[in-house]
Amino acid sequence: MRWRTPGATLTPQALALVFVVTLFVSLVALRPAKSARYDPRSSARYAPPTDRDTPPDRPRIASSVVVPAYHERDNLAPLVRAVFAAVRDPAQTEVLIVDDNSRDGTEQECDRLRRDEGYNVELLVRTDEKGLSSAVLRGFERARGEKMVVMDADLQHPPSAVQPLLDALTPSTPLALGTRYGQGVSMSSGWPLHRRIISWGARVLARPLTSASDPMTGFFAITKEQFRRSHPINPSGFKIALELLLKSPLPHASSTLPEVPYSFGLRTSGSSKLSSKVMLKYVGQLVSLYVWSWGLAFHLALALAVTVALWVGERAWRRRRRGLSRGSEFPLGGMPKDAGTPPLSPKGLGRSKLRSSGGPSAPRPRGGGTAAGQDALRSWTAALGGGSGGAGDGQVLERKRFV
Ligand SMILES: Nc1nc2c(ncn2[C@@H]2O[C@H](COP(=O)(O)OP(=O)(O)OP(=O)(O)O)[C@@H](O)[C@H]2O)c(=O)[nH]1
Ligand SMILES: [Mg+2]
Repeated sequence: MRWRTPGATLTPQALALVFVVTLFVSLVALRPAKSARYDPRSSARYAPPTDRDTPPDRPRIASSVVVPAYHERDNLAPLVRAVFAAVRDPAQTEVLIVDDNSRDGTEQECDRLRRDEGYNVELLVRTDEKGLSSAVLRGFERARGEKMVVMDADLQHPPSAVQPLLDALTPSTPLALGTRYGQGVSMSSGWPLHRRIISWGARVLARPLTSASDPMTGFFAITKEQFRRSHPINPSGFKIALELLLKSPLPHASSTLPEVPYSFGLRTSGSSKLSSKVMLKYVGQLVSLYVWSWGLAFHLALALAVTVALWVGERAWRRRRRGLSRGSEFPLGGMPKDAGTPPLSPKGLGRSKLRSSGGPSAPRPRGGGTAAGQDALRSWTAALGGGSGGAGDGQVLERKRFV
């Protein structure tokens, strides 16, 4: 006896077609858009950082702390004080705030910190563009320091880890990441569960691209030279460290990636800019990074994944239908194998159809359930008597469930 379920199955030819079409769509739709990329070496949108960009009144210094900021006025004074208290050589350090025209008093606050408190604070207010990653890129261009650290304005990144990050930069290790997942550090216990889950999910999705323990971090350091070496970067999005990690090739084969563990704090003032739109953008950014890193292999993997998912889904769906069909018509456990189980009433059996091996062309009994039920009853009776029309004699049972 063999069960047949209705509807066409996905044939190998159909699956091959799905594979080819998905591959084609992926190749066409997921091409990296050249116009949207920022090239640190030849950007037309930003002047590349050359010596001409560092006029005599803005001499080079050892290090710059680049702080993207949007509506962060109240966080700026504590941040600036803590950073300058933490670095070894405050005279050779600047804090460069890159603000996207917050108009919340950020400019006055920076003036005050410079004038009244004597800190080396630079402010860049952008009026023509927005976004965290592009703010960081803009900051890199303006920074006077040979070494640059990026950190949030909201004090979630501990200023005490700025110097260790700067120290981690050497000619053979020109990029260093802060990590929230190192030994001896912790996330603030007040960090909400959903944020932990999002952070975990984002890391898992990026895992095939990098072995860094926290590629999503917004706290990292890079030398100016290394930044200039980078391939074109996606300036939109939140995860600039991941971009640089993949696109700025390390200078020596022996180069390693230093990681500086830090405990992630809680925002005490201002509000988060991490919206669902930002998260969606992350997925887009990730896809373009996969395309960039894996090339054709990514498109092939995607097409294969879609094909396999379809095949598995179709099988699961058919199995479920079959189960439903069996369950509704033989609620006591499937087809009667022997004389012990009477069939459902002819009326009930009218909802299913029992055919002889004459196949689909066999005439359909008209007149509702009763005729079909009579048919079924006859077959069952034949099965009882062991006659040639019995279910065990090569008879194909085709069942349809009419709902
Ligand atoms: N210039 C600029 N800075 C931004 C922009 N979006 C976010 N920032 C800054 O980037 C840093 C990180 O943003 P947050 O909102 O703190 O993101 P988050 O740390 O992932 O989220 P929370 O944990 O909720 O704080 C903060 O200093 C923000 O002010 C932007 O569009 N432009
Ligand atoms: Mg934050």
